Amino acid sequence: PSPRTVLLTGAAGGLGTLMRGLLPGYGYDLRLLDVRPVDGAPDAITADLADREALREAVRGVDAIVHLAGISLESSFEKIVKANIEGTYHLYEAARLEGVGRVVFASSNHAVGYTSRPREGDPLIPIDTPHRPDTFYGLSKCFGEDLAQLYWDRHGLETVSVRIGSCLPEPTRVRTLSVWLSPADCARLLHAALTAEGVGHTVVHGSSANTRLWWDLGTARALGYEPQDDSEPYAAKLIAEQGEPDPENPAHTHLGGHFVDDPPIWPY
Ligand code: NAI
Ligand code: 15L
Repeated sequence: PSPRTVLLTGAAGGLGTLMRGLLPGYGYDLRLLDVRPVDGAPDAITADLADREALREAVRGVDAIVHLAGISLESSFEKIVKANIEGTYHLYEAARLEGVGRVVFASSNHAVGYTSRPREGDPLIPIDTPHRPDTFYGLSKCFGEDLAQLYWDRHGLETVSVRIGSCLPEPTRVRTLSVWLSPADCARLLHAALTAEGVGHTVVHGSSANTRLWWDLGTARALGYEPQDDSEPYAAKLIAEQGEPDPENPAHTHLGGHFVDDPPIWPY
């Protein structure tokens, strides 16, 4: 497919802001949506993922959706359910009812955050590693991936679920060296996910070609993604400032990093 008009949800967020700068360079005509106003974009749709009517209207006539909106860190179970679980369901229903053919879903490494990180000599983590969410947030990404699978199997609505590592202009932590996705590579990956033929529901890892990479990029490359960046040039400075990861520290033993060790926000 060669989608032109693409709805970008979460357009006011960190990743949304980076991608609305880069995706038009691939020829996309973006329609923007967020619950907050989007800086410098007076035409953006201001709507909550809870608003089914607004979502129907927002997706009408688009060729594809890049779904970034939602809570992007751990929060209370109730808030995660509303924004990420119910909200993603409402968006898929709108897409189904309006006949949109493809979604690119911003999943996260935190869907598998309790997976042990590979040590030297270990194989890279495969994409079919079992779900091991490290938070309610990660659990909502597991749900999103399964929802995408259901909508493919039952309705023929295609999705690429991208388990994003950390998409930032530069790596900020020693852990980020392994999971970094440069903004330019993120745009490359989204473009591949929007245009590859016959994706059904495909799950991919989202990171750059990092020297210290933890996971396998095979399914992403199979879509045509060719990462151009590597975090290694940032390694010496970050390690000098923060030290080598301490293997005794739980924040360094799992893919999810500090998420596995943060005080959880349990409902009591
Ligand atoms: P962000 O928190 O900066 O942006 C999320 C945006 O979604 C915000 O602008 C917010 O207003 C909007 N939003 C939240 N609830 C909403 C609702 N109910 N209705 C409509 N809009 C709503 O997060 P960021 O970093 O831009 O991440 C974007 C997506 O990518 C998120 O789904 C996040 O979970 C995922 N992701 C991001 C990673 C990263 O490195 N930035 C890593 C892994 C996943
Ligand atoms: C995520 O899923 C978050 O949305 C993002 O803010 C980062 O914390 C990232 O994971 C990460 O693991 O570094």
